[in-house]
Amino acid sequence: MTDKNKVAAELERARRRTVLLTEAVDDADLVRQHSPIMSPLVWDLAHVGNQEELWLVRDVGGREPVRRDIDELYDAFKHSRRDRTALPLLSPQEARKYVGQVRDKAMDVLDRVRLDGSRLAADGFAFGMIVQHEQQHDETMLATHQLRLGAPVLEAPAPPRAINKITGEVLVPAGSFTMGTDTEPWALDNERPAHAVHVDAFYIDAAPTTNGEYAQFIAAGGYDEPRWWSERGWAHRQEAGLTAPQHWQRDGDGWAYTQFGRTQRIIDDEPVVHVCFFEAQAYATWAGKRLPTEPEWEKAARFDPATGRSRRYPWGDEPPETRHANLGQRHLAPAPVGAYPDGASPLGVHQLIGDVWEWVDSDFYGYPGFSMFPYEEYSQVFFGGDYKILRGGSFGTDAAAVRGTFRNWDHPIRRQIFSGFRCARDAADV
Ligand code: AVJ
Ligand code: FE
Repeated sequence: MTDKNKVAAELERARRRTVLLTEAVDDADLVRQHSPIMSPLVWDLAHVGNQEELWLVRDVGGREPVRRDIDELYDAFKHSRRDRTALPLLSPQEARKYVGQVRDKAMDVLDRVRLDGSRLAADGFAFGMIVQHEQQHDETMLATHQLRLGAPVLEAPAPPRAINKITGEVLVPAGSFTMGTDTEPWALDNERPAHAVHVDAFYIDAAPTTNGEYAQFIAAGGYDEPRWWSERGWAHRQEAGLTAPQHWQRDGDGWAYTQFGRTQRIIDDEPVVHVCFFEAQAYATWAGKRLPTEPEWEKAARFDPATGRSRRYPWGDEPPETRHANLGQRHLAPAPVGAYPDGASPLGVHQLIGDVWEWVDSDFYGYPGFSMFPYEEYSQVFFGGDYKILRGGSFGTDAAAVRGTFRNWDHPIRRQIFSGFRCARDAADV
């Protein structure tokens, strides 16, 4: 039986983060378009409340709407992100009031509802979905913060230092493993059902690709050599004028990087972040490797060779603790490689969860036996679109919104998200 106090605490934790991200700037900044590919922060704020109202207040609770007139404004499919500032949106003050009223009703619903009464309420799923939704938008808002210009407004301690030096690659033996889940209570529809997948033997890097390694690719002329890039990747590199990860600038003979308004030299052993799929793929080709496929990534993250079963997380079945992974915006940067030995997988693959989302070379489809739940617009409408999968979460992903089975996706040209990668290669002769 799901503990209602825990559900309430998760809702409150998500809200504290939303408040932090939206109180950090003034009202003029909240309604501003910081990038054509992002919503104004005030849209994310009210959208979070509107989804909570649709699912928890109206659907699970069967209550009267808090507001029945604004659904269309906050429907992500009705207006593109670049058009949202022009809409008659709720003002910051109205948005805060709205999300507060919705939350009061949602908490009342949680108090009274039976968590075994319907499929939506079972195990608190609808509440978990809304917690994850708010945390996902918090990460999106954090990405908007990274794009906004001006003095720094967010503070956090530096990530932990490396404890071990992690280099090289890990051999993952050939064989079948269980991908996806039937048992994870808050797993979303695209993570289901659990199914056996055969994976040939492969090598995967023990750690994500670092800034120092990526800088070597740049220094070797990687951005000027079409042979490292896919045809589409090269066309994009040319058209977009890519020469380095987003937010990098030349600094003497090296590189500097602007993070949340602060510019400093790149840290060589930190995972590279803000690269698109095509850049990740070009680096891997240059390095004589390739990106892992999605099943390879999940096998490296979850497969326990001692028992043959798939774990919830690389380190085991226990939810993430501070010592396992760099999650939840506790730090405003990826941690250096070697900072989380306690989070390694049984085969010795490090930092799969947290730090940077990892691009994998797989398109977004439903697993065999996929069944949409509870709405088509979460996953299904994106299947077969121009998306590549990302795995593992970033320093900006909350623990509630990532696990060994969690699937993220974005267009292969996108790099405003906290995206990095690690390399893999075939081990056909093993
Ligand atoms: C799963 C991160 C791709 O942000 O577009 C938020 C999550 N879905 N609101 C996104 C989501 C609906 C989604 N991603
Ligand atoms: Fe949303």
